[in-house]
Amino acid sequence: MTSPFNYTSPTVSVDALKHSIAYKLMFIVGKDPSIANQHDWLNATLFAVRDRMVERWLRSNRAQLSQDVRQVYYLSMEFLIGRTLSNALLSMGIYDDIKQALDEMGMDLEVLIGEENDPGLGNGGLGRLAACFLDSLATLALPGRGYGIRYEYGMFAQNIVDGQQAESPDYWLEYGNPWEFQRHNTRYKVRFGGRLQHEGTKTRWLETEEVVACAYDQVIPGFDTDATNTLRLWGAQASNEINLGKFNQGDYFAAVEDKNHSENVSRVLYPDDSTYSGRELRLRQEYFLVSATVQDILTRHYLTHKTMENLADKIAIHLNDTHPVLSIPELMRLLIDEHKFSWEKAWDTVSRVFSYTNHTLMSEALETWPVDMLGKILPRHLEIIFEINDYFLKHVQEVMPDDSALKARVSIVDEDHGRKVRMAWLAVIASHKVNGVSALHSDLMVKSLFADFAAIFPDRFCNMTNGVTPRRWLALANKPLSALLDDAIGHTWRTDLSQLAELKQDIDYPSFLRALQKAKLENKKQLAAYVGEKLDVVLDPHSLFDVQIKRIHEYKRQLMNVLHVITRYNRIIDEPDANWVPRTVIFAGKAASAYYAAKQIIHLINDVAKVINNDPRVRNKLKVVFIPNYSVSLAQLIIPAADLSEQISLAGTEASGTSNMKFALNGALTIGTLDGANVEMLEHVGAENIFIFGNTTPEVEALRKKGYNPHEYYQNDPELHKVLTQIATGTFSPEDPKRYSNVFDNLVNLGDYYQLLADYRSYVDTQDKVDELYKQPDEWSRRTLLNIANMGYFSSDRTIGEYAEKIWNIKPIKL
Ligand code: 26V
Repeated sequence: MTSPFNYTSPTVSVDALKHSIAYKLMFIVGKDPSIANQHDWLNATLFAVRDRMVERWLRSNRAQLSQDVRQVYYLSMEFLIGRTLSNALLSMGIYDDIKQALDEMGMDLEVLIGEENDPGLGNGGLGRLAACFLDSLATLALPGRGYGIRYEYGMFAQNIVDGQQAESPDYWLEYGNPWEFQRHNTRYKVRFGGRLQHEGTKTRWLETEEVVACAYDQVIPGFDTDATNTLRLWGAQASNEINLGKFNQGDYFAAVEDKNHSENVSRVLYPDDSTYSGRELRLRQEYFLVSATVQDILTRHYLTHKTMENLADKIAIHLNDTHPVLSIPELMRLLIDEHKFSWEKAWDTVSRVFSYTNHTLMSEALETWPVDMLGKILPRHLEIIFEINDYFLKHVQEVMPDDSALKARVSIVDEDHGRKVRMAWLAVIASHKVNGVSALHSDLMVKSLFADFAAIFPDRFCNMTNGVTPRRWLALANKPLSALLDDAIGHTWRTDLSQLAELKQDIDYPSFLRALQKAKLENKKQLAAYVGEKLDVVLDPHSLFDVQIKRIHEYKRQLMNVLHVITRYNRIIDEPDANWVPRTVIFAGKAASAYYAAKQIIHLINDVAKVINNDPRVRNKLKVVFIPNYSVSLAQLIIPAADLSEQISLAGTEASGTSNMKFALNGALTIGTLDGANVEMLEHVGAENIFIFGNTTPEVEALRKKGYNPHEYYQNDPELHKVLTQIATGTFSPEDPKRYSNVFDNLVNLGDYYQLLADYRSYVDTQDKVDELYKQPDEWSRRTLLNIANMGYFSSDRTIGEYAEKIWNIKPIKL
């Protein structure tokens, strides 16, 4: 069997690689091999690998420039790219060669891969999606670039101390970042504050504070192609012009302190994706990204075209959620104030350039900025936003006259809640396309959040169901399964995931099903080894691995999962001799540091785990673990080891989900609600191959409308009653019996906003069906095979192909 990592052997010799690693170690890292530590070797290897990517990068950039094609700029406040070394080796087909080179030098590639930092420059699904998209853009040779912020501190590190989440800062640049190229000459001034001066039609923005944005580039290699793209991240530097006033007054330190202050803008990622905070520093961050990026785009465009007239023909700018929406008034400003466009012409250009993806319907996560704050920090932008609003409201008046309630609802400025600018409204008004991220979400989007806009702009809204890159999420993460697939259907599924459908021909071969089981077991053993080493908890790899890993949010209903775990615990104690399917329930995920309810859930999971794992009555039948510090690299370890994937959000709340796709692709069965992309997964795999339960979106709405009373469920379901009573009375927190009384109250007495109790019975019953199926290993494996075989649609290559054709109008470059 060929190695799944190295099926294309490039023309590079192991000796040459050894030579470059040794060279980099000495001349770039500056270490003698005899005293170099793991990090030094890792960095030397990274530099050696990077050189080989750069050759492709330069060629690719030259091709893009000479072909003068339209390109897309993907603007995102978050990019969760994960570790880069193994992905780079995979893309270039030199995994095994590097492994051998290091081996001959006495180093272990796998160990070095594990030493690489995992840059946590994102919160969750939205940031990871951006990274999958970059991978697909490059692999499809589509001309595109990502733009984001080079936060010095990424997502906080999570420790579990006495069962509770403790946060610590993540200074991911500790050992430097060998992947980045700092562009000392690509710097732009970003201005804040100041005042406006109007002279006739001219507007000047004066007396601003300034920060300099400096570019850091990273190569994004396409898989098995010369095509590469660039991710450009901006880092803040104080401008050279220190505060002369203070300097001249002899206050040298105050002058230098100002410098430090301005560098704060790229210091830290906002680690809360649940509630929008309205903080000034976040607004500054968003403008910092936008201003540097738009200046950079215009500079590049002018260099090649010597005019701005054809801008809309040559560029597309995509807004990943509302976070970069200030690029709309920023482009207006630059075109009008700097490039002498008329307002109408600028607007025409802007509305052909922008497109926007909505990633959530939750009102608490929607961005609005107080008019006062915007006016103070970005006075010119506020003025332009008002002008856009006037222009738009005139249009509304023309097409739907005399509907003043409508006008108040669609006005960018929300007058009812203390004068706020609604960023999603601005995005919709300025974009030529607006998309949701799954069929259900896109449908709800035009029926709820954007209903008024859908009436005004019927052709503007569309759906682009999310996808995941099969390179990282199958080829890299799951070596045993990849090897098996290569044997069965060849290796080209990596760039054409629909080929997985060919696996169906193996469905009746017991030997193939056995091989699938073996691959899964191998992955489970690896995860068990990790958990054993890190948490000192012994996992039985033959038990059913039941996994829920994602941000901790009430709507994702980790708490309902806990209700099931406790139910199972009670049943095992009641009937110790029944034919139990041994289960290991695995959780991971971070809670926003100010999100009390989410932190309580983490605490409860750990308390429940402690009681269950120490109770000899359920030994070998039930185990619960919370794996701390969830990250992209942990996901790569956990997902391939899962038997059961928990996708149990309340119907209508999860926009898409992407881990649901990763799990199924790696041979887990899904237990899930009809929410997000689960709905489409059901369509692709068929109802027999997925465990669907719970109320549908219309049922959820109907229940809410008629007056949902969770207390009824509590009273009428004895098993549920017992579980909730145990939580409320300290069965899992004997040292502090009232610890979870608020959890109980929220569910039983305060309305249970996410309707856990309404779905509990159907969830628990469906879990029983999971057990029944798991007792028939070949039948279980048949269904996992059908899941894998039907995941072709959920490749991000398909998603990006659709964006390219239907939204961005871009075509592959020829290499
Ligand atoms: C919101 C906010 C609000 C305030 C400041 C920081 C911050 C950071 C991120 C967010 C984004 C929330 C939206 C989000 O992450 N949506 C997720 O997007 C995934 C990719 O489309 C999708 O699969 C998930 O279902 C959806 O929850």
